[in-house]
Amino acid sequence: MHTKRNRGEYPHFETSREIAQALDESAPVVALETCVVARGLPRPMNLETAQQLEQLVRREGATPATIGVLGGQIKVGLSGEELQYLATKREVRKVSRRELPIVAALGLDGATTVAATLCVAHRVGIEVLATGGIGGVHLRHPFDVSADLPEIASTSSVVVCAGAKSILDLPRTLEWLETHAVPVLGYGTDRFPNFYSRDSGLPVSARVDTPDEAVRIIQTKRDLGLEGGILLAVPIPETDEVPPSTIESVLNEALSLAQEQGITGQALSPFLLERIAELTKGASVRANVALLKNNVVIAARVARALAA
Ligand code: PSU
Ligand code: MN
Repeated sequence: MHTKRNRGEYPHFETSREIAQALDESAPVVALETCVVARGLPRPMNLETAQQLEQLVRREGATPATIGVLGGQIKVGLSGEELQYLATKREVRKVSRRELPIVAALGLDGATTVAATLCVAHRVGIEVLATGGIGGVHLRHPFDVSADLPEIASTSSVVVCAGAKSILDLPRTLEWLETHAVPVLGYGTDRFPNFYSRDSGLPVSARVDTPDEAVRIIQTKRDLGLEGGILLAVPIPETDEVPPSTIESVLNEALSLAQEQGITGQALSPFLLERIAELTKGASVRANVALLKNNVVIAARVARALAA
């Protein structure tokens, strides 16, 4: 999607030898974020999940690139110890694109969101990113728009997700993506997934049924000289769904709690996700892990098809 850059070009970046080699060989690589690890999932499940995601990517014949910031070094490919450190450290800073220069300059640690992970991945030449759910336009706070959206719109890449997090305003989020010309592909579906469940009732731009079909659209976008990202939305497996009615009632409670406690801005998503986890007695967390695993497998297959 762009000419490969010299990875030494960016100070503060450190790409693991394995990933650098894979990129040199144009082998498939999948970028993984750490915000969901450090802030989105409870311990110790967060570390186990992060390790499993890497294994799943490998099993599909691609190289995982888990991205995070340690002591101001922007790491593309964390070692086992570094991943463990980020997953177990208290209060790791949430790093979106805005925070990258801050943590890099001040020598801080940070867990990267989809926006920051995508930004870093693109700079080293990784074209596929997998996550759980992207950020978007918030319910009750329509001016709170995740930096994930503009990053996806402006970065030539494929982001594999199970939709946007269910704590969000999905119609507004999809409108935003439409305005900014991001094709939203449904994987095996013509409806936008609802994160914890398979169908939000909202349409996608096109349905694809195989990695090759997704790659055809990705390649054609590139051939047309159209910069910017593509969203590949993969519904959660049926057996792991949480019914929308369950989520709706706990979400309303969580939103009201956030309002009472004055939680806004960057703290809002993690707060809502934690309350939903409590109120569903862990069902939302199990669903989140299941959809993450499903997404990285599809992402690895797309990365392979893209590299072929
Ligand atoms: N999805 C989850 N849990 C998370 C996130 C997404 O299931 O913790 C994180 C991702 O890193 C995403 C970020 O990029 O939340 C978006 O945060 P915000 O809405 O503040 O931009
Ligand atoms: Mn926000």
